[in-house]
Amino acid sequence: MESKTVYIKGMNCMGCVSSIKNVLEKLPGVESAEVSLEDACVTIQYDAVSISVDQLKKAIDNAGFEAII
Ligand SMILES: [Cu+2]
Repeated sequence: MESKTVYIKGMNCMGCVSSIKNVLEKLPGVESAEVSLEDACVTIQYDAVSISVDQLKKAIDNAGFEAII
């Protein structure tokens, strides 16, 4: 299991936090996603065999935010 912290632009409330968490945790290969509104980042535990950092970034971007890797 890999761990990656990704900075996110565009989060401004707890609604943003839960939508990012839900989007990421639905992806196959993602074990957990802990989002911090205060630090504007998410720490993702994932299986690098099933999903790439690029796919994680795309999922965040498609949810209407901007992931900075
Ligand atoms: Cu929000």
